[in-house]
Amino acid sequence: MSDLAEPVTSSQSPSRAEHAAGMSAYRAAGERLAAEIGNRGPLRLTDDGTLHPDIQAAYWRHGYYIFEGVIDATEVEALRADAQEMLARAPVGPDATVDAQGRRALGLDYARLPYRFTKPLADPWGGTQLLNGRHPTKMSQPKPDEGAPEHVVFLMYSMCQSMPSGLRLYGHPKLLATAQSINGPDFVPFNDAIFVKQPGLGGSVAWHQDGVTHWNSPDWDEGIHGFNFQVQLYPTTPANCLWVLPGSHKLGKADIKAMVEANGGSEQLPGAVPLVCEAGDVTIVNRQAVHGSFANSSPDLRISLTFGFHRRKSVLGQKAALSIADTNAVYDEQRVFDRSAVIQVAIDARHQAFPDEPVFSYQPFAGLQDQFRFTPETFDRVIRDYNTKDLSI
Ligand SMILES: O=C(O)CCC(=O)C(=O)O
Repeated sequence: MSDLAEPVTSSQSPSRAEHAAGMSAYRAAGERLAAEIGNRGPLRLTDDGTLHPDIQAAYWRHGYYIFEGVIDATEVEALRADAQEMLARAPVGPDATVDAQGRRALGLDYARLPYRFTKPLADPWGGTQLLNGRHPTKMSQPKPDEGAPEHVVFLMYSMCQSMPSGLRLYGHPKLLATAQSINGPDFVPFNDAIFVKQPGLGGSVAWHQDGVTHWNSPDWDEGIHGFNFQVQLYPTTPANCLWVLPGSHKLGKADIKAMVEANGGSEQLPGAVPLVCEAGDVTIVNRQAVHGSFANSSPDLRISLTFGFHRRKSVLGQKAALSIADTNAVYDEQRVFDRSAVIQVAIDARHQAFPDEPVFSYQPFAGLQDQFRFTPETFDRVIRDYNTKDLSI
């Protein structure tokens, strides 16, 4: 089953330029609100390696935070090169097997194909039942400019397998310390996906909340569905970035359809803020926050390496959801251990590349580090097709 729909634009659709112009007042209002809230700055840890309490409080208050300048320019360069290489090796369309240079495309031998396509400027999820129906309304789908390709790459999976720099990023000590501070020392992974918003072509992600499992759990709280990081490889703008409704992670399941209806049917929901970043900034967004992104009618590329973490107890014993719901898997101890092992191998891959950097100590693998060093053997045992063991809730 594909987890993306094939949307069609109608003759009513705005042109790309009309869409861009129609967003400008909304963008300016969002930027003003974002500046008032603040919620951004360096990723500060206390002496014992915990995310600074002020930042934790700000995250829990608003449901997001922007960590500035976490990834240095050299590492951003390596991530860009690997992400661009992955993009260049994508099949030319959803059913193709060769890339734009006629080479065999990357990932045809993976257990899960690593690319998802959409039509230019389209919304492949909004108003569909895909991904547990969590995108109830459709974004505006502008008409792309003349000569646009029929399909564009929208998502790339498998960054820890396909991008050596992506695996090293997954072991980043400050990001893992943040995961530990928010989700506890036994925190576990969720999944990863690279959102690609190509200039003038990138699709939208309709307003949604990520989590689908715990809305009616007796122990529901504002952190039960974990969070996602996004590592930005290029500067982002209000036109191409992710938008968040501050505080919405605290309010339970939102009625997004009613919110859009109450807004006269417009997707320009009031009170939302754009997460505008520089390259190397990292956002953290609570998976219960209402968030989304608009069709990229701007001239600027966005590539966001997105990966999340959960509390262990939110995941253990739960059923597979979202893009892996059809596997009917249940997340037992073994599954959680196997997927979490990617973190430990990533920590060692990073340590081999940056031996002078502090090494994060991942509690579930204390004493097991030697079995999970980064080697060709662990690449085969732990990393290859690791995303078939994702822990989506
Ligand atoms: O980056 C985007 O445009 C969408 C990201 C998103 O929806 C998510 O991380 O859940």
